[in-house]
Amino acid sequence: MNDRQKSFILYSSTNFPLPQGVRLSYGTAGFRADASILQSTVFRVGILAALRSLKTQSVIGLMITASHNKVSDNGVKVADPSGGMLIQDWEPFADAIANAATPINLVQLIDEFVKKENILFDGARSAEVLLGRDTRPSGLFLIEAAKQGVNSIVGALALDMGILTTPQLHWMVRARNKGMKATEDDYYEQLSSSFRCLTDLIPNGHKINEVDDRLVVDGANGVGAEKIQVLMKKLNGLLIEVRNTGKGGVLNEGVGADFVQKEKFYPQEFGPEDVGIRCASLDGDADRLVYFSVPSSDSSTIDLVDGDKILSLFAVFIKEQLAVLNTEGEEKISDDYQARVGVIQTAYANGASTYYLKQLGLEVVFTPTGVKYLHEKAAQYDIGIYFEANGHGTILFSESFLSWLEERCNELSSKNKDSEQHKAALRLLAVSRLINQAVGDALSGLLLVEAILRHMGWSIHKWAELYQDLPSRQIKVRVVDRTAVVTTNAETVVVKPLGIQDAINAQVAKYSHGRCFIRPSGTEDFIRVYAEASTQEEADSLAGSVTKLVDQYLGFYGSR
Ligand code: G16
Repeated sequence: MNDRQKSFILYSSTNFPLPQGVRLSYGTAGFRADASILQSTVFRVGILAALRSLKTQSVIGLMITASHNKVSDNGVKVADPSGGMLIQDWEPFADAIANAATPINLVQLIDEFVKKENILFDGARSAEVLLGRDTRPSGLFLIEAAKQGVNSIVGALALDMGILTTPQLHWMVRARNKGMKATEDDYYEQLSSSFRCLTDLIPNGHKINEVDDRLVVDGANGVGAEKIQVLMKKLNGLLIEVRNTGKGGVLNEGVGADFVQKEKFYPQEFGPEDVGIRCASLDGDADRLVYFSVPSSDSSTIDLVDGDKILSLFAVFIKEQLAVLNTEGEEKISDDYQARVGVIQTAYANGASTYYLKQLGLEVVFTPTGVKYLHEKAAQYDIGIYFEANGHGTILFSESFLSWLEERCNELSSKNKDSEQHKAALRLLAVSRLINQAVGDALSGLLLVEAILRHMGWSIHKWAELYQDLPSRQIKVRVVDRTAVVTTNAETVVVKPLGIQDAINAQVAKYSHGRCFIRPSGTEDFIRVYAEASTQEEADSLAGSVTKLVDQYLGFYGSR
């Protein structure tokens, strides 16, 4: 970096001092904390995003959101050129600059990193960063900090895309770098046209009115509530009633996918009058989706259809279409392509879902929590389907599979447009356009669920019966220092503190079909405890006894 660039950063960073005692880390999904302490972090991530753009000579994204966290929190994360999460190699640099104590330290760290990464500032190169934010009020001042961070790199351009869902920003980054049309309207157009394509291909006899047509969506009082209404206007034949639109309610408070999935209660504005209706819930930035129904009017519990069941529905549909495509018949093509299909889950996946997916003959692999890990794994398959139980996931199609599929589709079309094989190829192509290839997206996921339910002629109840979830319980425990917990084996085994894993194992052994793990959250200041067992009482009791262990080993009052 030349002196002019250094003094630019030095000068602008004096406006964003690091608050005393703040130490942040680029966690499961970027930096997250109380919004009041985040300005310096966001400014510095703006610098990082501009450098990433210079390095890759591509458009980069920067999103201001804390997704499912409470409204007073906020956060910042970076979308890489593919539209996916920031490359993990850059996370230590993100941590280092976020915690640099003074502007001079900051400039030194950046200078060293620029040299190490051989990032060129030669005037001919420019950087472009797309900025987005969710509906949190603090997003307004944080986006300004991001702009100043980007602008402190000479030749870098910050483009404020306004209020967006997180997946919309990721989608735009990907589209821009692929040379595709990339406005918000283009996003709606791609989703709605591929949804129409899928519904036009619904087999005779499975018409829309065969399933209960009413869909009610909980918008979590967040950005998804507004965006889904825009999308809906472009769709024929899909009527969605949206509740928790932000008028009157608080973001993520008693509403949203995280609440519904963890608490297994219906969200605010839902109630006994909704018995039997197909309901869906988005989270605060619309990157998660779960479905639910209210089984009876005399309790506030729900029948949850979580990310595992969304994954299973997608897997069943894709498997079915691949089987039709590969059917031997008069349209048999010589160069059959055996698509490698992989399913990616985390330790939170309900054991019954994993069993079901394996019974379908699918390859199931596990990664630690965090879309960045699941996405990376899914990208290794021709078709990689990943979902976290919390409703965050998508389907990735490899470029080589898609080009084969397009070729095959053209070939089938020229032989017999009405053949089942041709329709299966068209459906798979439409899925690849509908489902967000950059990151999990509640809006595109919801349209795919709706299209598949119509294709199958299934109600939400029929879908929920694919398999019976094992009873489970999740608990959040506040401890002195959550970073004291270190895990391995896709977060199923605790390595530190010593002794706690043996104590957990001893508890698990007391329950039939018992399973339990603990891990530090990467987005909130908690240890998460997950337990599964044969009955709800047993799952609750196992989670309760392991919570006591967490408190004993790590808590404020424990016997450390
Ligand atoms: C983020 C990540 C998800 C992760 C979730 C909870 O979701 O993108 O992959 O499952 O946090 O993570 P943790 O248990 O580490 O707090 P979101 O929707 O908040 O962006």
